[in-house]
Amino acid sequence: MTDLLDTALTTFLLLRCREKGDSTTERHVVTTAYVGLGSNLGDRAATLEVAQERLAMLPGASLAAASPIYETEPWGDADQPFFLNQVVALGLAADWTAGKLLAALLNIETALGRVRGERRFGPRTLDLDLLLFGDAAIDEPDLVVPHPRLRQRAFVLVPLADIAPGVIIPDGEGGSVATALAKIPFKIVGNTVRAGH
Ligand code: GSY
Repeated sequence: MTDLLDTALTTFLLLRCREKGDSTTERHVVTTAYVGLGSNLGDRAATLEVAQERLAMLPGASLAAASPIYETEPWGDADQPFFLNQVVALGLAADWTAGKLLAALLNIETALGRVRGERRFGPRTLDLDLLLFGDAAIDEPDLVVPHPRLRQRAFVLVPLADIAPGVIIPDGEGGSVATALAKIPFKIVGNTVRAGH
């Protein structure tokens, strides 16, 4: 089953590379990366849609899956509007590294109006978090993968579990995304995710 899915994903990505006019048409997917999208300022839904388009248009990258969009209770700093959150899977060709992807995410955030303010966990037009980069475990001053707060955040784990429940989180703790989600308290009412029981 996994082989069938891999073949289907590779075929899909080759077709998308051709559609985009990537110079190398035979670009095989070697890594699947998961990116969290969040917005709680401005036209949140439009921002997520454009961000997703920009991600899909990165050279040698294709959108392999997208979760539903959830309205989510703010985490870290309660005094701000609710977010819209989503997670997407990107199939990436061999020339992508986690560092290169992080730089591309920062560029898209800036292009779509993100201004870095004083409040670390405060409101933002767009946040693109690199959650997982294949089975890479990276701990560098400016790049930590898997995302260091992934396991604490229902607004990430709920949409991630929609598209990748069985993916193993390659940190010291291990276990799948679905297992990590089962360990934290959260509530879903309609499409709204709240922290706690
Ligand atoms: O790190 C993502 C930005 N962010 C969010 C978010 O995207 N959603 C929710 N619900 N709370 C958040 N707090 C921060 S910081």
